[in-house]
Amino acid sequence: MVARSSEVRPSAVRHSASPGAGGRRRRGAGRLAGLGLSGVALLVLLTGCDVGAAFDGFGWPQGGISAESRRMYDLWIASCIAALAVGVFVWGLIFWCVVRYRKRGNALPVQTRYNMPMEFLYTIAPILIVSVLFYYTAIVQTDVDKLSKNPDVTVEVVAFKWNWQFNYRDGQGPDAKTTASTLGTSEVIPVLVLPTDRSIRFEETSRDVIHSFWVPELLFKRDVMPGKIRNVFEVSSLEAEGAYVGRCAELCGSYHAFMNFELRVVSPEKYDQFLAAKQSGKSTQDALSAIGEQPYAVTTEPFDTRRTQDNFNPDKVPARTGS
Ligand SMILES: [Cu+2]
Repeated sequence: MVARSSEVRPSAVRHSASPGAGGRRRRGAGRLAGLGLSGVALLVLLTGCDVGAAFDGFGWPQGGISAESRRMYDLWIASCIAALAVGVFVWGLIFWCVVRYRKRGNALPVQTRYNMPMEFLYTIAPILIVSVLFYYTAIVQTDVDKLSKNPDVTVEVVAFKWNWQFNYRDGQGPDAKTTASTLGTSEVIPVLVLPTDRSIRFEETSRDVIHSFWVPELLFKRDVMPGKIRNVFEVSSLEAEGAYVGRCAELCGSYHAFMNFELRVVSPEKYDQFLAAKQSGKSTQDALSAIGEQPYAVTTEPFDTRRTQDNFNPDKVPARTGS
């Protein structure tokens, strides 16, 4: 019995249950109107000024300050909208099936196994969706990783346990010369001064272990490797002046969490003056004061261990005796 009912041809059942020609036309018009409305809603969503902002970036951090950060943000928002559209469609189908085919008796519902068009559709549709996502991801990734031949500014980022040195270079690669340098210490947070509206190349190298150069507002971080590896990336422009905290994003040792620096983005004119002052021998703090900027970091503070002879060794145990 079961086998026989599962062989019921869908078309035959559909035919017997189908409404008249007028009903079909009305339903067709309704479907068309629904499709049109969905299309308009999707268009409004996709062309909206900042759909992501209304949903808190769908989990992606906002407030990027580079052209690259905006591209990555846009890719994320578009992917979320595509995923939501597929989700709404699938949820709709599920709820429609639950209501339309709820149990009415003991008879089995229409069986649609081996429905080739349907099986073809649900094999091809996911492949198409993944292909489109892959295509746009590859484009954005290539764009973000792109290196130019002659960036306007090249800065060498040197990481070490547990601080940073920033070397302003006269060219690219390990053979270029350093024309000015900023070195962080336990008492002074290193401030990396860079201009807006210029392309900037970061060339990273480490003196000891793997660190990671991260300015949250770039929405991008890259490992800093020891040895001969120079990890390189570029931003085509920084778009907002200001002070931004920078961090090490790789667990590199005891004081990893305190390995902070500050990125200070200034106008190209101020940057030129800053660099000239540095090259003439001024300290970073004096050069910053000379261009009317705060001389010390304003987004983070030097690491304070709060360890004194008393609280570190309250029992005053002599060295090497243990306790
Ligand atoms: Cu580190």
